[in-house]
Amino acid sequence: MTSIDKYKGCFLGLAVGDAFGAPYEGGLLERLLWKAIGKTRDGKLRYTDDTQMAIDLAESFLHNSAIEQDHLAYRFAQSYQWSRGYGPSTSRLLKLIKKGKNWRDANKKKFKTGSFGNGAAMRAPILAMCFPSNTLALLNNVTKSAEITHAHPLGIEGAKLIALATQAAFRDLENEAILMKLLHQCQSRIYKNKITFCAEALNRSEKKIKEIKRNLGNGIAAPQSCVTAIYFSLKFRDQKFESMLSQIFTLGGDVDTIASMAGAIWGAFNGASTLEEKSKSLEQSQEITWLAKTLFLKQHHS
Ligand code: 8NA
Ligand code: MG
Ligand code: MG
Ligand code: MG
Repeated sequence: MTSIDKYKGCFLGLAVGDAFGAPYEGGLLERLLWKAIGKTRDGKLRYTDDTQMAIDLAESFLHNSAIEQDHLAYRFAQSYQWSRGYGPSTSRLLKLIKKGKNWRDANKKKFKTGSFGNGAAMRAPILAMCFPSNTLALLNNVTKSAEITHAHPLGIEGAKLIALATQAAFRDLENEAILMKLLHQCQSRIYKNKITFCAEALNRSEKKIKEIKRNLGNGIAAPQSCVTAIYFSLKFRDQKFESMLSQIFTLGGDVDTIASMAGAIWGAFNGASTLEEKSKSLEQSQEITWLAKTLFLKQHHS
């Protein structure tokens, strides 16, 4: 059964995974840059684009009691700061919106087919908190949120899988039932194959991290990272958050985002208690906890 504690766990898991994963992301240059800008003046760990866009989504939903695309696009653009490490084309898009361009026109400039980066998936756990009981509404609103920045079918599909996995974690479904649900949702062969590999990897004995990386991916494209995050969250659901993180750190590539998505699902299973201690070193952790609590009360008031 879902609870305030699970909501807090989900949001804190997303932010803690992101902030603790950020120093391990990308190549040498990115890591050196993050060393220089990865802390606030008062020594707290900074989060990246993943958490910022999740906060924007939560705040926009609480303001409108719905996903209003124009409001959400404006919100993303207002919060944009280069130093949060946004994906390259998302940066360009948000700067255009900030200058007053309509998000639909700006988005077409990004990629004609829409982006398949993992940017819509990394905020999808928040939608599972906004639409906890109605799966159709959840999926429709995942699409609405994704269309602003990641309209490519593979970007949207990855976001749907992360949202559904989070919803299932709130409900404490068994891994097998979760993977069946995800498989049922898959439209494309690439995700189908990856979910199938994930099920096999979870059932068989220990898989080497290299094998996970080769089969599921560790990149910034949604098909190269969403199922990877789902795999880790299901594998470690009954183990320590730190054990999951330390495995994800060794993956390389888009570590912050994989840790963020896996962290959100892990937190939706396990709640906030072990994450609260870790989140003390994180910027804005009280605001994040407040947002999670407010989302819960809004959806479960009666
Ligand atoms: P995005 O929308 O810019 O997409 C990421 C990248 O995927 C693009 O820059 C393209 O290279 C490629 N791509 C996406 N769609 C298409 C397409 N239709 N055709 C051709 N190429 C395409 O970024 P995002 O908002 O999805 O964010 C992705 C990641 O970037 C996040 O994980 C975020 O944390 C950030 N980031 C990652 C790294 C890294 O892994 N080294 C470094 C800095 C920032
Ligand atoms: Mg990031
Ligand atoms: Mg604020
Ligand atoms: Mg990332």
